[in-house]
Amino acid sequence: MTPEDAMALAIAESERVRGTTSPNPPVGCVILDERGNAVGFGGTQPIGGAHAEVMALKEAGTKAQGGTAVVTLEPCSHYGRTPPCTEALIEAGIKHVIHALSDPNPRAAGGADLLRQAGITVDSGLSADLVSNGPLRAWLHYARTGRPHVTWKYAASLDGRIAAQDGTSQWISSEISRKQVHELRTKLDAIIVGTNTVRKDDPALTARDADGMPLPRQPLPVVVGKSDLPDGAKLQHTALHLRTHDPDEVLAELAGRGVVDVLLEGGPTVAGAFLRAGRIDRVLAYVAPVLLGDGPAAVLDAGVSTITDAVRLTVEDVTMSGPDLRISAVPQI
Ligand code: AOF
Ligand code: ZN
Repeated sequence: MTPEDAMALAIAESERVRGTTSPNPPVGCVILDERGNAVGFGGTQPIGGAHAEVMALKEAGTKAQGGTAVVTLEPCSHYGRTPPCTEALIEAGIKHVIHALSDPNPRAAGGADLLRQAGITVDSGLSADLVSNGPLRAWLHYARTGRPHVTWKYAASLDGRIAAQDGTSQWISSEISRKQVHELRTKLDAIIVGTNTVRKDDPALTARDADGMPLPRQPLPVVVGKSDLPDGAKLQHTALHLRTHDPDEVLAELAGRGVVDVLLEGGPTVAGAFLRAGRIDRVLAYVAPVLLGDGPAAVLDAGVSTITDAVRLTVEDVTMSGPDLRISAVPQI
């Protein structure tokens, strides 16, 4: 197996554990034996549990001797909640380590040098873009800024409206798109909505399968806004209610709770507040081939009063989701 193929499998391992590791990064690792066969796979365990390398080495057992470890992040060098991965790799007799990204966390960094000192060949940078734009994107943002990464997701008509003039909005996007959103919810740490959305839609913000059954992992539901939630609202007893309109207060509170990756689901007032504050890191739009002509827009008061204030985005991906367009875009900086 080539290193690229092994790294693709390591990325798949990290995707498998995504949403279960915060505030630790979802790392993936594959062990190749001396002849280049994949003999161990691992992903980071929930906080306090084993790191990806340790999981993969456990599966490989003695076959790791003389082999290669292919891992999405530089192996850690520190005694944190768990012992250093560098030690585990050295003890297992690994001869070559290939990692995609260096660890930006100063406490854990330096693993590559330690491994080299132990006579192990270390290569860095393989598939770095795939990892930094994929499974480790939110955590890298969190490590760099101290704030959770925010994806603003909305579903709108082709003319950018999220409801008809009378407020009815079920269902603008297709069943396939709604299903995708439920799967996405299980990969994130928290979902934010505003009090207006609670009043209007009474969402549960749970991740459910096609039959409406809850998926195994649920994100933390968060409601922002100063007004009380209506009596009997589904979120009344389940959500964290943050009585503020300041996105930075919301993000600081969530960071303190170990939240790394956030989905902002609206509505337009909250989206506007986050846009004005420059706190939207990615836009995920489901655009349905339907025209409403009137009705509320996806975002209100984004702080744009003239064209030079426009929030310009770079589209990084466009795919079809059933009949809908799914657009992923990031703000230009
Ligand atoms: C790795 N492999 O799978 C992960 C790493 O508190 P600890 O001991 O769990 O260490 C957490 C830090 O280790 C985390 O901030 C990051 O720098 C690194 N994560 N390192 O070698 C892994 N998840
Ligand atoms: Zn480690």
